[in-house]
Amino acid sequence: MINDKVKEILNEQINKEFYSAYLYLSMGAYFSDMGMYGFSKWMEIQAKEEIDHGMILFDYILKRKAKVELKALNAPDISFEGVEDIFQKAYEHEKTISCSINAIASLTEDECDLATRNFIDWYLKEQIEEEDNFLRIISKIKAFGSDSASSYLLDKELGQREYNPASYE
Ligand code: OFO
Repeated sequence: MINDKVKEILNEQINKEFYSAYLYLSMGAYFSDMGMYGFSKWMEIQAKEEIDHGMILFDYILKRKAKVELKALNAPDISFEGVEDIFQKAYEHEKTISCSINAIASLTEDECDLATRNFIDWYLKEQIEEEDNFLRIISKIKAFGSDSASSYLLDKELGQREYNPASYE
């Protein structure tokens, strides 16, 4: 059994994960509009992974016999200023997600809910990967520039990404 405070923060996190999916879909649509289909595919896969993150929380709440309470999603940004702006915004977003995962870890310790504290370790590790993925792309953009030749090559590279469903196990 998880208490109301833990249930509430986990439900909020489901909303944040689904909002992340919305945001990355919005970024993917922007790239697609620009004819940058590799970037677009990368963002769509990122969005699918965010839905997986939300569903792992969803399944956990149900398994602990608590109530899933889905909340309304905010609309994501739809206007961006090019490739670097998008990846910078995505990285900033991931940092806010890392803060909210840290807040869940702290709360579960305060509430002596060590099972949920253990569960949330997966997200703490995942956030290291998530921040690193975006930072690496930003580093490449900074190193090689965002002119059309460099963007073309990066678009080809990012278009190779394959979707692997995020798994808690
Ligand atoms: Fe992008 O991260 Fe989910 O948790």
